[in-house]
Amino acid sequence: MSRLIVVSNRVSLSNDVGAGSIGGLAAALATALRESGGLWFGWSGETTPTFSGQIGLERVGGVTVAKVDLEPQDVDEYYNGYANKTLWPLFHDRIDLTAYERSFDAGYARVNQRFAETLRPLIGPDDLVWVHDYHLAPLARDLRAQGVRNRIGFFLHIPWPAQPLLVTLPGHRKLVEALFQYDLIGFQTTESVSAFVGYLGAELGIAPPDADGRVTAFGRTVRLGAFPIGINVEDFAEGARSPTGEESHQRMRDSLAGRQMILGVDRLDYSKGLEERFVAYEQFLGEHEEQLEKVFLLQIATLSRDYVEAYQDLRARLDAVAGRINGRFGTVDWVPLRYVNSGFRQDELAGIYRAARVGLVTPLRDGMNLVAKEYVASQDPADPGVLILSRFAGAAGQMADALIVNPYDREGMAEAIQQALAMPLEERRRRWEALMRGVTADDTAAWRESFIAALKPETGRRPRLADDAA
Ligand code: ADQ
Repeated sequence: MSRLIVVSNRVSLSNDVGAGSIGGLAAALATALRESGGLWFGWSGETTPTFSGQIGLERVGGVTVAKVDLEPQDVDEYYNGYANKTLWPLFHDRIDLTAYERSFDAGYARVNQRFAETLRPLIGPDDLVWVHDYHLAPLARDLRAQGVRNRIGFFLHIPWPAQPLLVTLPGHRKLVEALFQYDLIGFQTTESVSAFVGYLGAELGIAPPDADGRVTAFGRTVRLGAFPIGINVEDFAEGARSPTGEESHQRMRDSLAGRQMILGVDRLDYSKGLEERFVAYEQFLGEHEEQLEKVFLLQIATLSRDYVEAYQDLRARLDAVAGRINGRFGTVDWVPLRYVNSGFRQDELAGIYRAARVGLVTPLRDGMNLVAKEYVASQDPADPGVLILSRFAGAAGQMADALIVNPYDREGMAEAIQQALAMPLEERRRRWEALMRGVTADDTAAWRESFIAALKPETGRRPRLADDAA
């Protein structure tokens, strides 16, 4: 069996993290790494005045973890800059927020090269290398330059933007050319595959992929496919029933005081549609006097990237809208919008999901959105809640039995909230069962195994290119 090497910006496995709080993605990758005796390489999250390439090795839950420190300038230009101020907004269709600076570009190139040079000696002849996400798009190019001939796959966790948006990035062609040094490029959705293929056609005149997803450009043939990421269903189903999950469920239920809870759980990010969600909830309260004091919205929004101005602005706007809603509708003993910025353990979160009658997942753009799947997996089968899901989340392609909404349509969202709250038990069960079947079939193991199978030479099942090619 080939050894697997996972590379990502940060390694989300650490000995400091207790059981119940390890993320689903980390757990999924850790399983594959344990099985193959592989290793996970990434930035330590620490800085050092001068980059040394010294690797910190650790064993975490049977997995070898290799981390490097970066220089403060690297962090500024590569991570804060090119990754989070250039690629993240651009790939979420926010060209108005996209900051492009040549120094970011240079930092991005420098760190990818440093990663390649540091990782090179750790790669054995038969290893499969699996690179994750937009931070490391050029890594294969830099590894190839170091003489690495192994199979290398890339998985993009966020959407691939449409060609007219992508071409606003100076150096878009360089980015795409670098991707052709991979053997497999995996996207979350067939829509992203199509956007990538659309770019190749419009910008480079390249023919669409063959039936196996193979496309040739820049002198190399790569395979494309959609590999929708899933969750580990048992973690949430069991998490909700675990002592911590039960405790948080009970605590939530006690605090309901007979009211129905609508729940949002997101990183505080402009792609998640939080402001639009608040405004739709305000619309709903304004239209449904009979629901006043009978419901509340709990929005958990963990702070992220608050060194970026766009995130600080969003945070200020959310504070203001939340204050306005509570001022307008609140009573002495009812807070219509509970707004919380803290993080929770996974099993606590499972208990909170289970107590919510409605899961409100309404991003403006999202690669997949795991919260939608976690919400479904945590429900009580006898009395499940209703998922309201944005059509712009990758998950919508697999979760047609949710109430699918357009987050830009305030009144439509308000209507969906009312429909969800009023939905009879029988319909809730029917929709939940269908959703649960999908979440269970397309879980993390299915995602991981299909990607790895497609990466191996000649063994891969044909990857998905379009919805009708499943
Ligand atoms: P994210 O943008 O972070 O991920 P998402 O898929 O929703 O979005 O994952 C968030 C994760 O963080 C979930 O597992 C959730 O449980 C957890 N989380 C959120 N708030 C939390 C809190 N307050 N406390 C504890 N945990 C919390 C990126 C892409 C997505 C893609 C994923 C995986 O943007 O589109 O689905 O990667 O590929």
